[in-house]
Amino acid sequence: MVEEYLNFIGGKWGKSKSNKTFENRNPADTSDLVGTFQLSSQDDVDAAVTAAQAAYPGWRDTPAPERADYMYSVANKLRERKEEIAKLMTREMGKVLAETRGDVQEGIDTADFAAGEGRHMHGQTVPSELRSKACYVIHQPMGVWGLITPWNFPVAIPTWKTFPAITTGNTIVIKPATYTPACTAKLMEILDEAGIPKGVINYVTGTGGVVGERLINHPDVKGISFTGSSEVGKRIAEVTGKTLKRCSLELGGKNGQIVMNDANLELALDGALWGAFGTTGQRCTATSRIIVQEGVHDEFLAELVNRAKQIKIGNGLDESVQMGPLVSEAQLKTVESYVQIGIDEGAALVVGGHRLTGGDFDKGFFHEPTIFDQVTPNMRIAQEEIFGPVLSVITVKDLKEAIEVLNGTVYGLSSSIYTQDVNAAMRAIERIEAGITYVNGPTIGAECHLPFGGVKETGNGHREGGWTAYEIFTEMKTVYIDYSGKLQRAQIDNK
Ligand code: UN1
Repeated sequence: MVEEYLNFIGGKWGKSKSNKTFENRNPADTSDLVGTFQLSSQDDVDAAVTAAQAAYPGWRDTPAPERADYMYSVANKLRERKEEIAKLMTREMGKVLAETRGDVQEGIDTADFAAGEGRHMHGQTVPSELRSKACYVIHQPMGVWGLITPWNFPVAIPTWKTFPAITTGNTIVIKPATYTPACTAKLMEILDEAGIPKGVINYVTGTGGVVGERLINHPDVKGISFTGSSEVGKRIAEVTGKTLKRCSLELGGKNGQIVMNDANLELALDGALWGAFGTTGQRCTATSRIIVQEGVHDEFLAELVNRAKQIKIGNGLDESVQMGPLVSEAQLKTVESYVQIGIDEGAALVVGGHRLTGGDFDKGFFHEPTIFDQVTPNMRIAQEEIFGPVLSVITVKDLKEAIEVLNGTVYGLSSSIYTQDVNAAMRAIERIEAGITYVNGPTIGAECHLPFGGVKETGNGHREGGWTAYEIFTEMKTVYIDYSGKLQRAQIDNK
């Protein structure tokens, strides 16, 4: 029996008014149907926003520490169900079990952080220019938020958005990616079982074109938080810009790892392989460019190729597998088309480059880890986000050129430098244009309690993750209290 998943609106699971569903299949084995999901209509979104609005005043007035208390129970329930959800996630989007467990763990950590943060939510208190007057800042919830989440982190990213949004007193409507609605349904189940009041969280599945569009256009939605492609992000910014709706965007990346001549090459190799081929290259923080100094190019590349060939590819439910499939046929086709673009541009394909076929591979969307050498900084494979296991190697003379190349794309999410020279590392930290810089670590693996986000076309200045997420979902109010008993005029000479 295939499970039919329902929408969750106002504390009740129910079918879409459209009476239509869509299928979600395992990308490692398309004969495995994960479930069917509601192909929701605008009416469903409207019902969810109405439910979220109705729940808002009661939730807003609940003290923040009390709201945050639910997060202890959410964290524990996620811990108990970690293995079950990780397995479902591997079936749903393909990444290997070690990584899907990590994804759920990121959700647990985010819940733990939220549980404590409800007792912080600091505002500042500062002195006044005037006597007998107090000045301070408070953070207030905003109302209903629309959360639109991607498929590559089906639990972690929904938790990054949901937990701070509700802990700060907002109510939400979440639309998960159509490739990963099951994991988000489990998250909703857990939040509901933890006792979050009805209507505080609402879940509507369906397409970006219908559900997403209605959410971003809905007049009663106060803010949109979106993680996904720069193309969709720009559309959301345009629509929300018209009504000055708040919008937080985490978009594409073309992350580079610099490898200097003096780097610990073992470390740099481990970092490059994990950064480029972890999650089959489908992280916005994935390493898609190696920027290597000429003195170590040959040695580094030879070993990189050697190790890339040894990566075990297959169904992520097999514990010995290191790299799973692409999430979909469309994503596989994108990868194949970029391999052709790289060849046509004159880059040297040194390993991989093909879809895997034969035996179990025919059931899913598998592609070899692929490395191009002799890539020049302006080639499309060095500029455009591929979101697959394709790594471009660019050779540079020195640190200055390495940083120029690293900065030479429209994106600026994650970055990394491998060197033993503290001066080079500090120079890189100073000059790299990115939201995140790692020294002697890969471009992936950001920790949930620190600000996460990027510069340039990677975002619009917000940082989800850490304490900064709590600022995204709140309005600041500056409070002045005059207890002098007389009119005191700021900026006018009172002396
Ligand atoms: C993403 O790819 O959208 O830093 C997020 C990392 C993960 C999150 C990635 N913690 O790789």
